Amino acid sequence: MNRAGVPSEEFICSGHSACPGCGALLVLRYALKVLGKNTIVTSPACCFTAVAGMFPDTCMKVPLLYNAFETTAASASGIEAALRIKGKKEDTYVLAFAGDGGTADIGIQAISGAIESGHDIIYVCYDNEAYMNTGIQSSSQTPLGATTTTNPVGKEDGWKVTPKKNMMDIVAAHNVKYAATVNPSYPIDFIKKIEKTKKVKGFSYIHAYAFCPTGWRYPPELGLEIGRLATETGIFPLYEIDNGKYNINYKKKTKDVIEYYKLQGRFKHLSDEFVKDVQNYVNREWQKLLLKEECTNK
Ligand SMILES: Cc1ncc(C[n+]2csc(CCOP(=O)(O)OP(=O)(O)O)c2C)c(N)n1
Ligand code: SF4
Repeated sequence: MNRAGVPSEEFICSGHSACPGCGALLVLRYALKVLGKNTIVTSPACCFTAVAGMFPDTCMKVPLLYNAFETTAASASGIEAALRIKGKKEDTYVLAFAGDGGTADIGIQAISGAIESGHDIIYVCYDNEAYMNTGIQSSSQTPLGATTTTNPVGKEDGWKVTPKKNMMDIVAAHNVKYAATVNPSYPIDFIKKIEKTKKVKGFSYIHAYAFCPTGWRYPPELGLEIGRLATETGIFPLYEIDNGKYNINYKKKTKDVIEYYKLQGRFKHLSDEFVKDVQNYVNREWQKLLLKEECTNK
């Protein structure tokens, strides 16, 4: 454990080929630091398996089952059931690790089934807000106004004009046991939440912010700052849903979305008017979140 309270043991080796400053790799690194060596990871086609875990090589010191794109939660359910039958579930964590495309788009029905069936899985969606390893195509997690290769600038409505699908609301509607958002720019909060998932008997869902210099077009050294701005602007609030109760973990929403947008090439083309609309949207979502916290804690 270092002085900041982050476990010092590493389960990611050097020699992976993630881009410098990759947030997704940091998400996995922190998650494994907390879960430890008795963890089995399953992951689909995505940046992570492309750069860090592609069969037969892996940069992790724990086992990896490489699954088909839409099957992460189903594969994790199978691993969990097998461990249970063998009497080994008590001392092993099953970590399902997938990108936003593999989670919120193609993999969503497997998640729905796994929550409903009560599988004891820790599901981490690392959200880099596009299909990155296949060339930065838009996903349902691509934020308002962002350009991607499928939403290029130049056309009428040539950028993302629908807000992100809210995965936390979707898992909450399944009465998931525990769900939380995490951001690698806030490592202590991150670690506390993964610690909590270890005690949950059933499905835990973690929606992890994963900054991506390549897809978002900013210099790699700005990742942690961009991550902090995402939370300080309310664009990526930190909160948890613990057996139905909402708890906001960071309430200092002090900055305007322009502070976050102006650092990234994917937002460079936007008009002041569009950014104002985004600001109004973020403010409304923040108010809704405050109300959910108030109502569920009465
Ligand atoms: C059924 C199926 N459809 C499409 C693909 C091609 N494919 C592989 S990875 C990927 C994108 C993954 O995006 P995401 O889950 O967001 O992860 P990221 O690449 O951003 O890490 C796609 C479309 C596939 N492997 N299988
Ligand atoms: S494209 Fe983005 S998510 Fe993929 S390895 Fe590079 S920085 Fe990481």
